[in-house]
Amino acid sequence: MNLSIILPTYNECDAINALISEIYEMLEAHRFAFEIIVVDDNSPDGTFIKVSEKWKGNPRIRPILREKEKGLATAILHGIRKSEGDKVIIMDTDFNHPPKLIPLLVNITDYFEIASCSRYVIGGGMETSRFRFFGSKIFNKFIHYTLKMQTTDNLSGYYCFRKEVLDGLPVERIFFGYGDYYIRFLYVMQRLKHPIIEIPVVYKDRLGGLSKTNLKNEFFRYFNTVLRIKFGLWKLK
Ligand SMILES: Nc1nc2c(ncn2[C@@H]2O[C@H](COP(=O)(O)OP(=O)(O)O)[C@@H](O)[C@H]2O)c(=O)[nH]1
Ligand SMILES: [Mg+2]
Repeated sequence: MNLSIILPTYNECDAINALISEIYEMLEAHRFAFEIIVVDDNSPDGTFIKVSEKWKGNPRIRPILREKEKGLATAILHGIRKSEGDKVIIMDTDFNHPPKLIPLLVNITDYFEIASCSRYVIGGGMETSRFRFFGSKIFNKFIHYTLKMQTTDNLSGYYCFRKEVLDGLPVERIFFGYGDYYIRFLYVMQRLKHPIIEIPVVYKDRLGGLSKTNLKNEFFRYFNTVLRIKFGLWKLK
């Protein structure tokens, strides 16, 4: 298997099947070996049932229901563990992250171990919220100066990597919490000197449903994450 696309969902019934269809048609046209794994945390809106019914009998679409555990980062880790691809793509399931970048992400990870989409390189941006665009930009500068990270968008969450980069790592130490996991992921990858390329992304409006990001809570969580890394209160091992 070449590629596993992992789609974490919580109340995404409006967009998820349209997103899967778009990805499916795009990759199938290229005769690419892929699977799409949906990790749903028992969404009250019935996301899991909608996906299961629509794609029943299609072995490429693998819906997974987590009945007890909740949380974005552990859902992603769960998907990674269940995946069979050599490469993995993680993305939002609401069309914030445009699926048309998938072929580029897959191709470019032949040359770089990790390809991370960035709103802050030339050609990147955000059609959704100017407040979030500039707030995130300033926070990324803070990350850059505090942790000496070279990546310009450490809160992206749209990326592709060769699964082997996680071999032998205590991945539970990275994949917990919410978007803060991505700061830890990129920090570890940069410290381990894995080649990372950033490619421009323009975030689109979400299709239906509501954002799960509570900006105030996440700001404090991300701030705390950066300081913990900086002062050695969080270590990989
Ligand atoms: N499985 C799972 N997915 C989640 C959880 N929280 C958020 N997500 C998914 O993570 C992605 C990012 O969340 P989203 O609401 O789009 O955040 P935003 O893009 O920052 O507004 C979406 O695909 C959500 O459905 C969770 O607790 N469990
Ligand atoms: Mg989103």
